[in-house]
Amino acid sequence: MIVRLRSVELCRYRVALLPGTAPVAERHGALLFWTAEDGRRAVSEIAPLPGFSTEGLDECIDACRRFFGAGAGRVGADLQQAHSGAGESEALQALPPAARFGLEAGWLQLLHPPGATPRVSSCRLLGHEEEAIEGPAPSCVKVKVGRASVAEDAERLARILDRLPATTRLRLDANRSWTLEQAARLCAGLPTERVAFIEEPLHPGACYAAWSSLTNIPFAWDETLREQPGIDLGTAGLGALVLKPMLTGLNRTRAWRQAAIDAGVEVVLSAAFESNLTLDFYARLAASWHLSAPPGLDTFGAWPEALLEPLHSQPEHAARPVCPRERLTCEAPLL
Ligand code: OSB
Ligand code: MG
Repeated sequence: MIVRLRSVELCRYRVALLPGTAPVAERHGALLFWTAEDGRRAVSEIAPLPGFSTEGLDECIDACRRFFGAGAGRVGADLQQAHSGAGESEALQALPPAARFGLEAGWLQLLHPPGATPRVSSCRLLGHEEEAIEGPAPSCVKVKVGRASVAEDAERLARILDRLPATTRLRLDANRSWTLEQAARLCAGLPTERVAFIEEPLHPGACYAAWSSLTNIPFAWDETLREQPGIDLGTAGLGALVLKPMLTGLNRTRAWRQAAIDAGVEVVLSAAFESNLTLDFYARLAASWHLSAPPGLDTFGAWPEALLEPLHSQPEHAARPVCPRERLTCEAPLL
């Protein structure tokens, strides 16, 4: 089946996030509105996250304009080649990750028009200062750690665990805050069976070879995968890869998923504070990729509104006002 592109329109959004719930106060992004010659439509998003992405939104949009300058035929051929696993063209490789994500996600949805969005049971996200969990106990809770002292984190984790049933498992994310010694000290005070993994415990560039001799709690890689894509997935103690398509690109995320499966490591699909549209896309992806670990899509707690339609995949976040297309800032079309 061949998809021929008719037009790709681009509109920007700017949304003030709820205070203290995300690494940025305001989220900036762009929505791409795709129309094929046969009338099919899709919407995709470009939203690099400052502090985690190396590129900015303007840079992504400029790069997309250059990419589309080659014409609908060339763009379609490059995206189809990458989608089919035949490799990325030089032009596609040159795009920053969030731009690649927006193009690849749009193309995928034109090729395979999405069916109903399934419900997902996301891992509940708790920020550095948070410990209260309202409502029924979730089966998975991700706690940000590493900003306070090891002793203070240990006390907060003990209180959090105390209030949760023994069936709830924690993920801790230290965002590369600790030395091996500090990590070992924190792990020593934790009930091993209640912690699924610790994400990015060690300082940037640290060696993980000694990890499994210090604790039975597995570690997970997130930032490290983007900085050292050649790193050894056979490293002892590696329990999971945390994959963020907006920071990696969609086709490269798909390749990481396969590499994780081959290495016997769990895959956690995780969001970077994108809009409801991309969170629902991730929910469909998690289902079609048969991911069994709860995905990290609880980031919508930071959003005061949804774009274009309500969030379908997480009913607990569905009751938000909806911002219609008329309130976005539309620019010259990409195509
Ligand atoms: O450190 O994992 C992170 C979101 C944006 C940027 C970085 C991170 C995150 C998340 C997403 O934590 C939520 C999750 O993974 O459960
Ligand atoms: Mg992380």
